[in-house]
Amino acid sequence: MTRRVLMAQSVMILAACGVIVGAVAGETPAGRDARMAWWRDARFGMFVHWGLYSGLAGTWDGKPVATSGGMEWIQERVKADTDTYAKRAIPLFTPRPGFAREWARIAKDAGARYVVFTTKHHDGFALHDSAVSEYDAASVLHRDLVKEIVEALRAEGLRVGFYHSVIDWHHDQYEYGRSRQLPHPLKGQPYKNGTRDHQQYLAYLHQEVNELLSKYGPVDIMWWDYSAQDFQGQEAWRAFDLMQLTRSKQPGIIMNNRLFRTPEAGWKSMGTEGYAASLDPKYGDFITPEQHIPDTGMPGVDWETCMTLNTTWGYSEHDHAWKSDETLIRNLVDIASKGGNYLLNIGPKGDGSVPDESVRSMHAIGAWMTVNGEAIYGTRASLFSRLTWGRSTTKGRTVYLHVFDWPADSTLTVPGLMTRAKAARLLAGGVPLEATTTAAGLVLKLPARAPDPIASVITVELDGAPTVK
Ligand code: JFZ
Repeated sequence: MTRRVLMAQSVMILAACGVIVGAVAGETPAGRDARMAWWRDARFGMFVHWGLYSGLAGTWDGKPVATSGGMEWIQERVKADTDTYAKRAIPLFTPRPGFAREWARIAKDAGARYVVFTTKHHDGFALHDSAVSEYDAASVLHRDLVKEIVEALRAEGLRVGFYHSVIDWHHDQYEYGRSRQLPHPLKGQPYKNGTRDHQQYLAYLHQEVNELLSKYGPVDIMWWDYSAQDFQGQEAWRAFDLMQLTRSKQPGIIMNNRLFRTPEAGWKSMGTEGYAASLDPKYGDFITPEQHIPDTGMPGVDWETCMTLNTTWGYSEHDHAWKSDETLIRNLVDIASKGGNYLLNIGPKGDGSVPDESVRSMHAIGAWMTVNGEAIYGTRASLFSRLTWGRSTTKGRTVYLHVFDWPADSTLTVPGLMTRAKAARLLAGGVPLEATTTAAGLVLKLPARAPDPIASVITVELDGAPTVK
């Protein structure tokens, strides 16, 4: 009996007794590293929140629902049932030809290596052609928007990620009464037909996921959203079955941790900062801080901070709180220096067009990445706990210094770096720099002016394995 058969049998037995359900059966740490490698090297992805809510643009009854906060939640904010919401939103959801190609170009131009987009958000509207729902793009628009988007992303060589909400404000068997913590527009209202059978909703959820993972070729990321402490995992979503279905259809796929809301799954509380720096691979491959950058790295834990360009994920015509290029680029550097990924969001309008401010911000990041990308892609976390003048990333014996505050005296000290520098230079233009190893660390002589006011990168090739005291 060959080793392979033995392995397969032991995996079946283990799976049967539910030992390794969520994780990739029989996957070794090396196997996991190989599966995660492209994602860890990518460091930067683009998030896209787009759906029926995008046409409403944060407006209801002609009035702004709010000027800040997630307008993809507008149905819940105005407590509208799904029929009322759909009647208002569908006429304003009019994807223009080629919208997806524009998204792909923006992502590519920004230096993003992957794109995660909403195949279904909490409102329950499916952007793909679903055989189990009339609340989908095929029935409403006679288009398969997931197909259009996936093809556009692949054409630009971008990896593909599916955001998929397990929360559903449309399906009439979704038992919203079973969670105090999860949102629903009909919260507190009795079920219209008296009872609901959540298992029927779960069958529908698993079928739609099966369609998404069977009809559109290779899918690189599954970005589930989201669970509460009082309603999560196998009880709420048959989560382990969903992960097994997903891994059986897409063996190389990478999944986040939002089918669960327990400490071992990387959560310590509700709220966007409720994440914990630990993750058992049984519950997912990476943790997901939201709108927040951890103070320190989380050695041994894969993590990805998702963030908006203003304060909303879905498009709002009332939200102008756009982050500056400095904030966005320094966030990317800060996150990479702590060993994490940055998933930066755009919220296209009802016709799929992208707000000018978002295009401009993504382009500015792209301009910086064109010059400095090697100090981000394929790097690992900083060797230094704290640097007063900026951040650092590492790639083997090369240390990248990202200088935010250029020293007035043109002298930069890398505290505690004891390894001699074989060569040091400005990444932009390659100007060599004088480097001296002292008791305080490595001291670099810099030109008077910073090459980049936001973050100037210095490359230091060390003459041996990095030693930091
Ligand atoms: C969720 C979504 O609700 C939101 O619309 C967006 O898609 C974002 C990326 O993810 O946001 C959350 C998730 C969890 C909490 C709040 C907002 N929480 O735990 O309170």
